Amino acid sequence: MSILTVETTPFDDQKPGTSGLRKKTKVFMGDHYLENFVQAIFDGIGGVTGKRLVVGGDGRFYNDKAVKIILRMAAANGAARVIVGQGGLLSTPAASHLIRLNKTDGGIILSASHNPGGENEDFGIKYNTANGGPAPEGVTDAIFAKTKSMSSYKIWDGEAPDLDALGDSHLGDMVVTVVDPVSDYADLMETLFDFGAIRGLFADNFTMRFDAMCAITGPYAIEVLENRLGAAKGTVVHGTPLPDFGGMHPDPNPTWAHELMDEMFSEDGPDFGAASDGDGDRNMIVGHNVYVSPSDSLALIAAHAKNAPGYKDGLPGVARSMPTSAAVDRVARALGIPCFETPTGWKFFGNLMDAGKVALCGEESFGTGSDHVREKDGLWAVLMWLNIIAATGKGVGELLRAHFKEFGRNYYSRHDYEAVESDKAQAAYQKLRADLAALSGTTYGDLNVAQADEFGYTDPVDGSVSNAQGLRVMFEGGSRFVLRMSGTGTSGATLRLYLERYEDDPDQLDLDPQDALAPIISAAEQIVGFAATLGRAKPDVIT
Ligand code: G16
Repeated sequence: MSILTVETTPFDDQKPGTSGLRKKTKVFMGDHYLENFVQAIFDGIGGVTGKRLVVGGDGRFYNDKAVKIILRMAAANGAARVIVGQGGLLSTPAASHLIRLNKTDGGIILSASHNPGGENEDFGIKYNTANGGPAPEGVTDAIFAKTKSMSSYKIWDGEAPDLDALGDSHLGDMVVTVVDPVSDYADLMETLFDFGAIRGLFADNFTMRFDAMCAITGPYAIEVLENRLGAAKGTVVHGTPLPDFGGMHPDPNPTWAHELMDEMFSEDGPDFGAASDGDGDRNMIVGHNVYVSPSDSLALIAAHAKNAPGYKDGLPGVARSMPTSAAVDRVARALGIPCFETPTGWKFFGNLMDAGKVALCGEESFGTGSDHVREKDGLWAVLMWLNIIAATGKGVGELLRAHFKEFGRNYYSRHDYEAVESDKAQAAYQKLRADLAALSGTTYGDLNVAQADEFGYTDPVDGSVSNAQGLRVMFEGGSRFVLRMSGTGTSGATLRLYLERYEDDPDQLDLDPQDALAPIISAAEQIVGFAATLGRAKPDVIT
């Protein structure tokens, strides 16, 4: 056996997006496409000679083959050891944990997250650094630069080891260690939450439905919820990861997790419901007859985190992405802790967590997590809610109502226009961008524009600057809308319109969010003109 050096030519479309490189699966399966990008990762991080890595993915179509290609390339590039989840499987938070636990030099995670999987659907790959978090922009820029001049890659000329057999084997000089993907992660959860109290909850006939959407969280949720916490068998539904997610779109929001929503809003629905996404880092929280928006979930967790043993000493600070509602800001003010506002993308939280400035982070895109790993963590958020319910004795609806009464309510919604032709999406975006300077002082119904700008961020830890991170139109009184182009889609362009309005009138805390936000939706339409520019009468997805 030997090292093969394969001649190749660069691809011009390998720029990582919000979270790594995501394309149609067949693009990755094309000659040299995956290999070029993997070699660019290795070269972009200064080579992997003598390094230790974690590799795994969410089990979607092509996961197994891609893991084996990466192992053969790591061996050919001189890596010392690669830790792989059994069967090539690892949830994104579990991969982050393994990197940190084993102090490896980084890891490669295969997933297109919440995007559908299958031969005709989506695939993705991203690199995480030694802190367990998604590579920051400086690293992804270096990787992208390498993709542009790729002329050859190295691959081991021999079969990768059997990924189903636990333990060590060799690929050339490199050690391949196949580990149980679940147990280390489940052990970590036991250190953070009051498993005794949650066990008591389930022993007391508390009912729950966790929809794993035929994706990676199934085995994790079954082990933690059913085996370790005593939730009834069958609590976890769609619990077997399938290469095409059983045809489900594993995006935990009310639109795509509609089976769960129907169950939770039925007469005999369970007390508590949750769903996770393709790679296990997103979460949706639902009570019986009550949906919790991700921004409210973040705020409520911030207010109650002290109930969980891992957070009993309080939070040093919190962070949210810019488009996420300011509900958590109000909690932070009440707690007397800082709240940081970052661009969209979990990678922007890493420095803040590493520096000990924040321990809780969240995004409107169904992501919540803490400094226990450096990724958002779907099951972690579910356990945090269970811990809070067990500690307070209050249900989801009761907790939420009390929260709004204390802090007021940031009505919030996101309207997505998906798979729009790129030039039309650009036209709508650039029109607003050009109009920003003239918007201050203009009026739409009862709304006066106080400020309109393009968000930019200077990292308070390393001073790095990230410009052009979304357009904000802010009205007097705290309402606003934000327009962004998604960085995770694979077909055309997706425009995201984020809408927010603050309300503290006790009689106005129980409105339908779309009704509460109607004046802002109307102002956004007048200012941007979605119907005319995009030719779409309404958004495709509303969360
Ligand atoms: C990724 C990022 C998140 C981001 C989300 C949506 O999540 O990790 O930080 O909020 O994409 O990004 P965009 O609005 O650009 O589509 P995931 O779960 O897809 O990895």
